[in-house]
Amino acid sequence: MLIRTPPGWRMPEAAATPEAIFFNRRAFLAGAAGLALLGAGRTARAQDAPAGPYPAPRNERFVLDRGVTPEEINTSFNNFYEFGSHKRVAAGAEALATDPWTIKVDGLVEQPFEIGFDELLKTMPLEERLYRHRCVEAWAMAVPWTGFALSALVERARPLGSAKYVVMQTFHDPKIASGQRQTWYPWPYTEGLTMAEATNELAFLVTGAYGKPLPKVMGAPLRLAVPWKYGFKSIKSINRISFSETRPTSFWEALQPAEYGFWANVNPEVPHPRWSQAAEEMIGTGEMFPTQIYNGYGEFVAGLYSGLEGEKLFL
Ligand SMILES: Nc1nc2c(c(=O)[nH]1)N[C@H]1C(S)=C(S)[C@@H](COP(=O)(O)O)O[C@H]1N2
Ligand SMILES: [Mo]
Repeated sequence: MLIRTPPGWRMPEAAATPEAIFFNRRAFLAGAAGLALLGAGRTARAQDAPAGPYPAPRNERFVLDRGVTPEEINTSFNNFYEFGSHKRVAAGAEALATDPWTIKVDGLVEQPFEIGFDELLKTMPLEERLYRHRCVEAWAMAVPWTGFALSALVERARPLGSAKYVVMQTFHDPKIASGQRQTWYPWPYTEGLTMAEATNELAFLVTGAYGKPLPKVMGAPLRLAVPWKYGFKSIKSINRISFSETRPTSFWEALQPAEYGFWANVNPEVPHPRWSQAAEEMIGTGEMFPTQIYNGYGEFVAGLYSGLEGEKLFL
Protein backbone atom coordinates (compact mmCIF):
# COMPACT_ATOMS: atom_id res chain seq x y z
CA MET A 1 0.00 0.00 0.00
CA LEU A 2 1.94 2.86 -1.35
CA ILE A 3 0.63 5.92 0.41
CA ARG A 4 0.10 8.69 -2.09
CA THR A 5 1.89 11.92 -1.52
CA PRO A 6 -0.69 14.44 -0.31
CA PRO A 7 -0.71 17.39 -2.75
CA GLY A 8 0.14 19.75 0.12
CA TRP A 9 3.58 18.19 0.36
CA ARG A 10 4.52 19.00 -3.14
CA MET A 11 6.79 21.94 -3.18
CA PRO A 12 7.47 24.24 -6.08
CA GLU A 13 11.08 23.86 -7.14
CA ALA A 14 11.92 27.36 -5.91
CA ALA A 15 10.74 26.58 -2.37
CA ALA A 16 13.19 23.71 -1.99
CA THR A 17 16.17 25.70 -0.75
CA PRO A 18 19.29 23.61 -1.21
CA GLU A 19 20.76 22.76 2.20
CA ALA A 20 24.13 24.34 1.53
CA ILE A 21 22.58 27.71 0.85
CA PHE A 22 20.28 27.31 3.81
CA PHE A 23 23.18 26.58 6.16
CA ASN A 24 25.16 29.53 4.97
CA ARG A 25 22.22 31.82 5.35
CA ARG A 26 21.49 30.51 8.83
CA ALA A 27 25.10 30.82 9.90
CA PHE A 28 25.14 34.36 8.58
CA LEU A 29 21.95 35.28 10.42
CA ALA A 30 23.14 33.68 13.65
CA GLY A 31 26.42 35.52 13.40
CA ALA A 32 24.77 38.85 12.66
CA ALA A 33 22.22 38.49 15.48
CA GLY A 34 24.94 37.45 17.90
CA LEU A 35 27.10 40.42 17.07
CA ALA A 36 24.20 42.80 17.46
CA LEU A 37 23.29 41.35 20.87
CA LEU A 38 26.75 41.04 22.27
CA GLY A 39 28.11 44.27 20.92
CA ALA A 40 31.83 44.71 21.49
CA GLY A 41 31.92 42.29 24.41
CA ARG A 42 33.13 39.45 22.25
CA THR A 43 35.51 39.52 19.36
CA ALA A 44 34.56 36.36 17.51
CA ARG A 45 31.45 34.30 16.99
CA ALA A 46 33.22 31.33 15.50
CA GLN A 47 33.61 29.69 18.89
CA ASP A 48 29.81 29.59 19.21
CA ALA A 49 29.35 27.68 15.97
CA PRO A 50 27.56 24.40 16.65
CA ALA A 51 30.06 21.86 17.94
CA GLY A 52 30.49 18.48 16.34
CA PRO A 53 31.49 16.97 13.06
CA TYR A 54 28.74 18.29 10.76
CA PRO A 55 28.78 18.83 7.92
CA ALA A 56 31.41 16.18 7.08
CA PRO A 57 33.35 16.25 3.81
CA ARG A 58 31.47 14.70 0.92
CA ASN A 59 32.78 11.54 -0.74
CA GLU A 60 32.37 12.38 -4.42
CA ARG A 61 32.45 8.75 -5.45
CA PHE A 62 28.72 8.46 -4.84
CA VAL A 63 26.60 10.51 -7.21
CA LEU A 64 22.86 10.83 -7.72
CA ASP A 65 20.86 10.72 -10.93
CA ARG A 66 18.03 12.76 -9.33
CA GLY A 67 17.41 15.49 -6.81
CA VAL A 68 17.85 15.07 -3.06
CA THR A 69 14.54 14.41 -1.28
CA PRO A 70 13.53 17.53 0.67
CA GLU A 71 14.41 17.13 4.34
CA GLU A 72 10.93 17.96 5.62
CA ILE A 73 9.48 15.17 3.46
CA ASN A 74 12.06 12.78 4.77
CA THR A 75 11.13 13.42 8.38
CA SER A 76 7.37 13.19 7.85
CA PHE A 77 7.06 9.96 5.85
CA ASN A 78 8.89 7.12 7.59
CA ASN A 79 8.85 3.45 8.41
CA PHE A 80 9.74 2.92 12.07
CA TYR A 81 7.47 0.17 13.37
CA GLU A 82 8.69 0.62 16.93
CA PHE A 83 6.54 3.76 16.88
CA GLY A 84 3.61 2.47 14.81
CA SER A 85 2.80 0.75 11.55
CA HIS A 86 2.03 4.00 9.69
CA LYS A 87 4.16 6.74 8.19
CA ARG A 88 3.55 9.59 10.67
CA VAL A 89 5.86 8.41 13.41
CA ALA A 90 8.09 11.45 13.87
CA ALA A 91 6.36 12.83 16.98
CA GLY A 92 6.26 9.42 18.66
CA ALA A 93 9.92 8.77 17.92
CA GLU A 94 10.88 11.87 19.93
CA ALA A 95 10.34 9.74 23.06
CA LEU A 96 13.50 7.80 22.27
CA ALA A 97 16.41 8.92 24.49
CA THR A 98 19.48 8.85 22.26
CA ASP A 99 22.04 10.59 24.47
CA PRO A 100 23.85 8.86 26.02
CA TRP A 101 23.71 5.77 23.78
CA THR A 102 25.82 2.65 24.02
CA ILE A 103 26.46 0.05 21.34
CA LYS A 104 27.33 -3.45 22.42
CA VAL A 105 29.75 -5.36 20.19
CA ASP A 106 29.76 -9.08 20.92
CA GLY A 107 29.53 -12.63 19.61
CA LEU A 108 32.47 -14.04 17.65
CA VAL A 109 34.99 -11.28 18.37
CA GLU A 110 38.38 -11.38 20.10
CA GLN A 111 37.01 -9.37 23.04
CA PRO A 112 33.41 -8.17 23.40
CA PHE A 113 33.08 -4.49 24.29
CA GLU A 114 30.65 -1.62 24.63
CA ILE A 115 31.25 1.72 23.00
CA GLY A 116 29.50 5.04 23.56
CA PHE A 117 28.02 6.69 20.49
CA ASP A 118 29.98 9.88 21.33
CA GLU A 119 33.20 7.91 21.24
CA LEU A 120 32.28 6.47 17.82
CA LEU A 121 31.50 9.93 16.51
CA LYS A 122 34.86 11.23 17.70
CA THR A 123 36.95 8.38 16.38
CA MET A 124 35.37 7.14 13.15
CA PRO A 125 36.21 8.64 9.74
CA LEU A 126 33.03 10.61 9.00
CA GLU A 127 32.05 11.52 5.46
CA GLU A 128 28.94 12.51 3.57
CA ARG A 129 27.52 10.25 0.87
CA LEU A 130 24.59 10.84 -1.47
CA TYR A 131 22.66 7.58 -1.59
CA ARG A 132 19.34 6.49 -2.99
CA HIS A 133 17.04 4.39 -0.82
CA ARG A 134 14.43 2.00 -2.23
CA CYS A 135 11.59 0.71 -0.02
CA VAL A 136 9.91 -2.53 -1.06
CA GLU A 137 6.62 -0.56 -0.98
CA ALA A 138 7.88 0.98 -4.27
CA TRP A 139 8.74 4.42 -2.97
CA ALA A 140 12.24 5.85 -3.02
CA MET A 141 14.25 8.79 -1.75
CA ALA A 142 17.68 10.33 -2.20
CA VAL A 143 19.52 11.33 0.97
CA PRO A 144 22.76 13.06 1.94
CA TRP A 145 23.82 10.74 4.76
CA THR A 146 26.76 11.36 7.08
CA GLY A 147 28.50 8.40 8.63
CA PHE A 148 31.33 5.95 8.19
CA ALA A 149 31.94 2.67 6.41
CA LEU A 150 30.58 -0.31 8.33
CA SER A 151 33.89 -2.00 7.46
CA ALA A 152 35.67 0.44 9.81
CA LEU A 153 33.59 -0.78 12.73
CA VAL A 154 33.99 -4.43 11.69
CA GLU A 155 37.75 -3.89 11.76
CA ARG A 156 37.55 -2.31 15.19
CA ALA A 157 35.48 -5.27 16.47
CA ARG A 158 38.21 -7.75 15.51
CA PRO A 159 35.89 -10.62 14.53
CA LEU A 160 37.13 -14.19 14.71
CA GLY A 161 37.73 -16.19 11.54
CA SER A 162 34.61 -18.21 12.32
CA ALA A 163 32.32 -15.14 12.02
CA LYS A 164 30.19 -15.34 8.87
CA TYR A 165 27.48 -12.76 9.56
CA VAL A 166 27.14 -9.34 11.15
CA VAL A 167 23.88 -9.11 13.11
CA MET A 168 22.45 -5.72 14.09
CA GLN A 169 19.68 -4.97 16.58
CA THR A 170 17.52 -2.01 17.56
CA PHE A 171 16.65 -1.04 21.15
CA HIS A 172 13.74 -2.77 22.89
CA ASP A 173 11.76 -0.49 25.19
CA PRO A 174 7.96 -0.94 25.04
CA LYS A 175 7.56 1.81 27.67
CA ILE A 176 8.46 4.47 25.14
CA ALA A 177 7.94 2.62 21.84
CA SER A 178 4.23 2.01 21.44
CA GLY A 179 4.75 -0.39 18.54
CA GLN A 180 6.75 -2.67 20.79
CA ARG A 181 3.68 -3.20 22.95
CA GLN A 182 2.33 -5.16 20.00
CA THR A 183 3.86 -8.35 21.20
CA TRP A 184 3.19 -10.44 18.09
CA TYR A 185 6.09 -8.69 16.36
CA PRO A 186 9.50 -10.34 16.86
CA TRP A 187 11.15 -7.43 18.72
CA PRO A 188 13.83 -6.25 18.81
CA TYR A 189 14.15 -5.36 15.11
CA THR A 190 17.06 -7.45 13.83
CA GLU A 191 18.94 -7.39 10.57
CA GLY A 192 22.02 -9.07 9.20
CA LEU A 193 24.57 -9.07 6.42
CA THR A 194 27.24 -11.53 5.38
CA MET A 195 30.78 -10.48 6.28
CA ALA A 196 31.45 -9.84 2.59
CA GLU A 197 28.42 -7.53 2.37
CA ALA A 198 29.26 -5.76 5.62
CA THR A 199 32.79 -5.02 4.47
CA ASN A 200 31.75 -3.89 0.99
CA GLU A 201 32.50 -0.20 0.66
CA LEU A 202 28.83 0.69 0.09
CA ALA A 203 27.69 -0.59 3.52
CA PHE A 204 27.47 2.60 5.56
CA LEU A 205 26.69 3.33 9.22
CA VAL A 206 24.78 6.58 9.38
CA THR A 207 25.06 9.17 12.14
CA GLY A 208 23.62 12.18 10.34
CA ALA A 209 21.59 13.43 7.39
CA TYR A 210 21.37 16.75 5.58
CA GLY A 211 24.60 17.86 7.21
CA LYS A 212 23.25 17.49 10.76
CA PRO A 213 22.85 14.81 13.42
CA LEU A 214 20.32 12.17 12.40
CA PRO A 215 16.71 12.95 13.43
CA LYS A 216 15.22 10.37 15.77
CA VAL A 217 12.58 9.32 13.26
CA MET A 218 15.31 8.46 10.75
CA GLY A 219 17.01 6.13 13.24
CA ALA A 220 19.18 8.19 15.56
CA PRO A 221 21.78 7.92 16.72
CA LEU A 222 23.07 5.12 14.46
CA ARG A 223 21.39 3.40 11.49
CA LEU A 224 22.51 1.35 8.56
CA ALA A 225 22.35 2.31 4.86
CA VAL A 226 22.71 -0.55 2.38
CA PRO A 227 21.32 1.09 -0.76
CA TRP A 228 21.45 -1.95 -3.05
CA LYS A 229 18.94 -3.75 -0.80
CA TYR A 230 15.32 -3.01 0.02
CA GLY A 231 14.92 -0.41 2.72
CA PHE A 232 13.92 -2.78 5.50
CA LYS A 233 17.53 -4.03 5.64
CA SER A 234 18.65 -0.52 6.67
CA ILE A 235 18.01 -0.99 10.38
CA LYS A 236 17.55 2.07 12.61
CA SER A 237 18.67 2.99 16.13
CA ILE A 238 21.23 0.20 16.43
CA ASN A 239 22.43 -0.67 19.94
CA ARG A 240 24.01 -4.06 19.34
CA ILE A 241 26.30 -5.46 16.68
CA SER A 242 27.10 -9.16 16.96
CA PHE A 243 29.19 -11.54 14.90
CA SER A 244 27.77 -14.96 14.26
CA GLU A 245 28.48 -18.17 12.45
CA THR A 246 24.80 -18.75 11.67
CA ARG A 247 22.54 -16.64 9.51
CA PRO A 248 20.20 -14.51 11.65
CA THR A 249 16.47 -14.38 11.01
CA SER A 250 15.59 -10.77 10.47
CA PHE A 251 12.46 -9.01 11.75
CA TRP A 252 10.47 -9.10 8.53
CA GLU A 253 11.71 -12.53 7.56
CA ALA A 254 10.43 -13.90 10.88
CA LEU A 255 7.02 -12.35 10.17
CA GLN A 256 6.63 -13.21 6.45
CA PRO A 257 9.46 -15.37 5.11
CA ALA A 258 7.85 -15.67 1.67
CA GLU A 259 7.74 -11.88 1.29
CA TYR A 260 10.93 -10.67 2.94
CA GLY A 261 14.05 -12.78 2.66
CA PHE A 262 17.52 -12.47 4.11
CA TRP A 263 19.16 -11.15 0.93
CA ALA A 264 16.52 -8.65 -0.23
CA ASN A 265 18.59 -7.27 -3.10
CA VAL A 266 16.64 -4.88 -5.31
CA ASN A 267 15.52 -6.39 -8.63
CA PRO A 268 12.85 -4.82 -10.85
CA GLU A 269 12.05 -8.22 -12.35
CA VAL A 270 11.23 -10.01 -9.12
CA PRO A 271 7.87 -8.69 -7.89
CA HIS A 272 6.85 -8.72 -4.24
CA PRO A 273 3.47 -10.51 -3.85
CA ARG A 274 1.83 -7.11 -3.21
CA TRP A 275 4.00 -4.65 -5.11
CA SER A 276 5.52 -4.73 -8.57
CA GLN A 277 9.15 -3.67 -8.27
CA ALA A 278 9.46 -2.41 -11.85
CA ALA A 279 9.30 1.30 -10.98
CA GLU A 280 9.55 3.59 -7.97
CA GLU A 281 7.99 6.87 -6.88
CA MET A 282 10.16 9.51 -5.25
CA ILE A 283 8.53 10.71 -2.05
CA GLY A 284 7.80 14.39 -2.04
CA THR A 285 7.99 15.01 -5.77
CA GLY A 286 6.07 12.01 -7.07
CA GLU A 287 8.58 11.56 -9.89
CA MET A 288 8.65 8.01 -11.28
CA PHE A 289 11.85 6.17 -12.20
CA PRO A 290 12.39 2.67 -13.54
CA THR A 291 13.95 0.53 -10.81
CA GLN A 292 17.39 -0.89 -11.52
CA ILE A 293 18.99 -4.18 -10.55
CA TYR A 294 20.80 -3.77 -7.21
CA ASN A 295 19.09 -0.39 -7.18
CA GLY A 296 21.71 0.80 -9.65
CA TYR A 297 24.66 -0.12 -7.40
CA GLY A 298 25.66 -3.28 -9.31
CA GLU A 299 29.15 -1.99 -10.08
CA PHE A 300 29.86 -2.04 -6.33
CA VAL A 301 28.05 -5.18 -5.24
CA ALA A 302 27.15 -7.57 -8.08
CA GLY A 303 30.39 -9.50 -7.51
CA LEU A 304 29.30 -10.36 -3.96
CA TYR A 305 26.75 -12.80 -5.34
CA SER A 306 28.69 -14.84 -7.86
CA GLY A 307 28.45 -18.47 -6.84
CA LEU A 308 25.28 -17.75 -4.83
CA GLU A 309 22.84 -18.10 -7.72
CA GLY A 310 21.03 -20.90 -5.87
CA GLU A 311 20.07 -18.48 -3.11
CA LYS A 312 16.89 -16.42 -3.06
CA LEU A 313 18.92 -13.26 -3.68
CA PHE A 314 16.00 -10.94 -4.49
CA LEU A 315 13.20 -10.36 -1.96
N1 LIG B 1 14.39 -0.38 13.69
C1 LIG B 1 13.78 -0.21 12.52
N2 LIG B 1 14.51 0.02 11.41
C2 LIG B 1 13.91 0.20 10.21
C3 LIG B 1 12.50 0.09 10.08
C4 LIG B 1 11.75 -0.15 11.27
O1 LIG B 1 10.49 -0.24 11.25
N3 LIG B 1 12.41 -0.28 12.46
N4 LIG B 1 11.90 0.22 8.83
C5 LIG B 1 12.75 -0.03 7.67
C6 LIG B 1 12.12 0.33 6.39
S1 LIG B 1 10.93 -0.71 5.80
C7 LIG B 1 12.54 1.40 5.66
S2 LIG B 1 11.93 1.70 4.11
C8 LIG B 1 13.49 2.37 6.23
C9 LIG B 1 12.84 3.75 6.27
O2 LIG B 1 13.77 4.73 6.61
P1 LIG B 1 13.31 6.26 6.72
O3 LIG B 1 12.14 6.32 7.64
O4 LIG B 1 14.49 6.99 7.24
O5 LIG B 1 12.90 6.67 5.34
O6 LIG B 1 13.92 2.05 7.54
C10 LIG B 1 14.10 0.67 7.79
N5 LIG B 1 14.67 0.47 9.11
MO1 LIG C 1 10.70 -0.22 3.60
